[in-house]
Amino acid sequence: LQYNSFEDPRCEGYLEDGRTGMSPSTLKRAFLNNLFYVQGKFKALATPNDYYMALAYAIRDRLLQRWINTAAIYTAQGSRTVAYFSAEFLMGPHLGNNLINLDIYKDVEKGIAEMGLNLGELLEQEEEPGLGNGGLGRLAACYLDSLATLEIPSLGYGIRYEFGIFDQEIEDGWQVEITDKWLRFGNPWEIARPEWAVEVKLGGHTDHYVDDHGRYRIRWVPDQQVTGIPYDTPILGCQTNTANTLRLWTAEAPESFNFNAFNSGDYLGAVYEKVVSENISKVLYPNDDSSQGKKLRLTQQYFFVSCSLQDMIRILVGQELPLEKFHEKFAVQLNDTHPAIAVAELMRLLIDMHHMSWDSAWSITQRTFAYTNHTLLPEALERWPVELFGSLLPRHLEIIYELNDRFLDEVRIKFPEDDSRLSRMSLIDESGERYVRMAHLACVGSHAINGVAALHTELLKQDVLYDFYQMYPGKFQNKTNGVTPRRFMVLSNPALTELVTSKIGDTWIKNLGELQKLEAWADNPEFQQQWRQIKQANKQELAAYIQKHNGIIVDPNSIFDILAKRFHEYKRQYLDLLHIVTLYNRIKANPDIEITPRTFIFGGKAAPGYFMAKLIIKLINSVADVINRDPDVRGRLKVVFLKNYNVKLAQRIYPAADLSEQISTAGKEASGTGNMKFALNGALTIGTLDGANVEIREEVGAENFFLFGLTAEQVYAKRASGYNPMEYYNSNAELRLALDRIASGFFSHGDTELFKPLVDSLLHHDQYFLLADYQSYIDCQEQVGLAYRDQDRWTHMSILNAARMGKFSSDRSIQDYCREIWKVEPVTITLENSEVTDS
Ligand code: NBG
Repeated sequence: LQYNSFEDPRCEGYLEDGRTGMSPSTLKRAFLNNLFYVQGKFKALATPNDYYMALAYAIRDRLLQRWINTAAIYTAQGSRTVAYFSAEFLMGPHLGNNLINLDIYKDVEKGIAEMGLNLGELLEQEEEPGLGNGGLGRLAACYLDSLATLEIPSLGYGIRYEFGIFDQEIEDGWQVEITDKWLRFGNPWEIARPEWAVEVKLGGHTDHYVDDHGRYRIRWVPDQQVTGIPYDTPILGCQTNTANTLRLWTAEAPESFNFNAFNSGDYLGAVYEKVVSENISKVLYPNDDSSQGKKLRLTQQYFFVSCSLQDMIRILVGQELPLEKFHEKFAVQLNDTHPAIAVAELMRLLIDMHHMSWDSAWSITQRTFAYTNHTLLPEALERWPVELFGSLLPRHLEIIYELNDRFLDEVRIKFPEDDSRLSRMSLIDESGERYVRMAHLACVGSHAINGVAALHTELLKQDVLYDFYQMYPGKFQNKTNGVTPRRFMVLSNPALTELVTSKIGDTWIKNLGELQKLEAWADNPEFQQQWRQIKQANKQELAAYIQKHNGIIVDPNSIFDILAKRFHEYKRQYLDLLHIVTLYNRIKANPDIEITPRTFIFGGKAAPGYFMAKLIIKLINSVADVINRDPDVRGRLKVVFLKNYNVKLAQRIYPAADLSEQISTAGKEASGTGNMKFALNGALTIGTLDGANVEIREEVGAENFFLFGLTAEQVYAKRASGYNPMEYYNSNAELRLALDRIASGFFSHGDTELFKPLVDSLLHHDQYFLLADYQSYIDCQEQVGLAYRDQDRWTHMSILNAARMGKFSSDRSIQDYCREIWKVEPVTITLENSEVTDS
């Protein structure tokens, strides 16, 4: 159906105001209607989930008008559109965010209260769509928020995993993974669009043949086919009418699945095939920053990319645009290499399906894609064994070989007689078993390549993508990450939002640079007092949560020293632990020692197969058990591990933090985004010169940042000259005592084997230079403790940290992408019809 075939796409006059109006009374009526007509419940039988659903549907109704108008206007205007391709979107709960962006949070809170209910409790009911592992997926979600807020026509394309990131339980101190059945109670935020289903081929072989016109052609003869069904979720901008779309694909067996098996009477075999098809979108791979080369993972990547590109061609054709204009209609961003197969898939679609010449197809492809790299870790760089790749995507492998031949010719011309360069840059790694290198495919197929923080981009140019930088210096750009202040301040820290707004107005919500005006208040005693009171109240709330979930009583007057992120050796949770054990040892040795009381709070998941990361979680819990029970340290140290760190929990944590731990080995963390969210909420950072910490420190001022540790350059130099961690162990008594305590079984009921792998890995390898940075970290923490004792000084620093976070809004990041990579302009969405019908 074409919108312009209707006189009024919103069918105005037919829609009741009670379903869409924003007044408190219509909202209330809609809520009660939904409870009755959608949930089929009345008050006596209604569960909290029924109330949540009734409210969610009432709010969804209020998004629809914006959503439909947005689609209608983009269609009518044929707007240039950003397609953000990402295997992960870590959206977090929708309801609260939509209330904020619609600017009706307070009204709804009041209306719900008048009905004797509590909005906070209803919000708690929402199962968050955890369709991502960590920073990469959450960045995609922040970017969708900013794209909509900035009124940029855009689509997020990804996978609707039936099971998102696992739920983490802690049993006897160990992480246990539970499947995340997030769709259990239904998902009110999505609308299935089976009418836009697409077919995706897999496996088989290729046929080379001559067509009726005597032209040489290639045909892919797959041995499996799956159907992709799109599910759309509206993404509302803040205080704007724009509602963009997140389109996630579910895999289903085609209607007439495996007719061969049917014909041969193998009915059960055919049904089995159906199950295999549906497995494709079953579960998110729970690895952050590492790649395992599993066939199902490649299938997932190809599946969503093929669905999305076919969908985009459908949109293009629907707008009567020729395929030659694909790159004018769409700018595609590849979020890491997970969707990099799109380069070969677009070539295949243009050449095989739409009979375009190689050269035209290649020119369109390169002008369409841009690639964001998110990691410097070698184990995270995706490569697929050629044989596996060819068995799943035989045609794509041919295309990649052809691309590679042409590409290597280009390299030869630019760098004659340089065979080692050719083998380094080849799309195929032939040093041993042969692999397809996805980062190389992404670099060759894109017109822009970016890192996610200034330091990261520099290191990409110097190291990981050095050859590509020499080959195509003009493709490289930096786009420092950002976070959305809507979710991570307005929604999660309402008290601070109100205080800030009372002083500088509310324009900072869409223009975070305005926070700078707070600097004028940084030394105002009354303002400082209010700032502190809010932090204190937020800490009390987190303390109540801790008491409820961990049974531990913590002191809101102590420093809330928080490390919350995925568990990985390079992120060095273990270094934080060495500090804790050091403080503990000091108190045990000298019970009267003065130590600023601290509560150490950890949160984060470990990849299920990552032994060391899981052992560190166990060690944290073991140390917590001993310290929290030891009367000698009472009132001074507490250690808490909060289970199941996710977006919901993050929203509770950031507002309550005094100290943000950003302590990765320099040169390892591409950017970090938690670092920005903590600082925005007034936490001070203790950190290394890594990722975006460098820029955060530049913005807030060196005097407002606790810096320690080696620089990336020093780390490289040390590694090159032969690093020996044992030297540090031998020469540092406190370090030795801390490690010996862990090794001695002190924290493991006398078991000296349990933590041996952790201690040994530090003493003999210490890949991430914990021992090299230990003393610097301990000294810096001492400064933190002293600074906290001067509350006026601390508050001054805290205010300045928040006030200087303007650069780290995802709005700024998105504006940079729009201007420097995507070349796309905002499109204003009105709620009147006139614009919709003019086409
Ligand atoms: C992560 C980096 C983080 C960065 C996010 C978002 C991957 C592969 N990379 O440092 O480790 O903040 O991406 O860019 O998950």
